[in-house]
Amino acid sequence: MTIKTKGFVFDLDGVLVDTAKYHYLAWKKFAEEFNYDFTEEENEEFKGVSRKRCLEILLNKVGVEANQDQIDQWLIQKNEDYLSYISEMNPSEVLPGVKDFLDSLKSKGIPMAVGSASKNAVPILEKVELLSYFTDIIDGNKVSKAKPDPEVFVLAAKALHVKAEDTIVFEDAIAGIQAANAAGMLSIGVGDQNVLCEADYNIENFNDITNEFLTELIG
Ligand code: B16
Ligand code: MG
Repeated sequence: MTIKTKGFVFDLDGVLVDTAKYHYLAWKKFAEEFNYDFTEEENEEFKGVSRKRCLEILLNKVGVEANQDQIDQWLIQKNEDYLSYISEMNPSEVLPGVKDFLDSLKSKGIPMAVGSASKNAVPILEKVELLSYFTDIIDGNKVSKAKPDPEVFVLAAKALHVKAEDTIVFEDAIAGIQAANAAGMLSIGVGDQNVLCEADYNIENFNDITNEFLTELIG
C-alpha cells in the first residue's frame, strides 16, 4: 500500500556519520603492505563505492593482480581492520544537526530509511544510537547494483511505502546524487556544493535546514 506522505532516505557514511576517516585508515594500512602511500585525496574516490570496487581500484593503483581467493581474503582483512576502528564509535560521532533533524521528522511522523553501500550500516547505527529512527535499513547486504544505479533508493522508498516523487534523498557522494536523480526522487547534496552540483538542493550540514525549508520539503 502506498500512503500519501513524504519519505526521507539518508545515506550513512558522510551524511549521518563520518566513517570515511576509518575507511581511509583501513585502506591506508592495506596499501602500506605494498609500499603504496594511499592519500586522503585518493580516499575521496572511495566515497559511496562498494568495498569490492574500492579494492579493485586500489589494486589497480598498486599494480597488483590477484586471484579470487586472495581478493576475498583481502576484503575480509580490510573489513576486520575497519571494524576494529568502528568498534570505538559513539553518539558523539553523529554529524552536526543530524540528531535534531531526525527528532523533528520523527515528531511529525515522517517515515525514514537508510540507503547505504556499506555492509556495516546496522552495527554503526547501533553504536551511534540512531538505529531506532529508521523503518528500514537498505544497505550493501540488500542491493545487487551499486550507486549510481537507483536500486538502493528504490528499495528504500518501497520499504517506506512512498512513491519515488515523494522521496527525499540526502547524499554526500556524486554517484549517490545520480542514483537519487535516476530514481526520480528529490536529491539533497550534503557537503561541497561544487562537487555535488547535480543535486536539486545543497546543504553544508543539517544545521542549514530551516523550518521554512523543511515545510517546503514536506509540502
Ligand atoms: P563497507 P555510504 C559507503 O557508505 C562508503 O562511503 C564507502 O567508502 C564504502 O566503501 C562503502 O560504504 C562500503 O562499506 O566496507 O562497510 O561495506 O556512503 O554508501 O553510506
Ligand atoms: Mg556516503
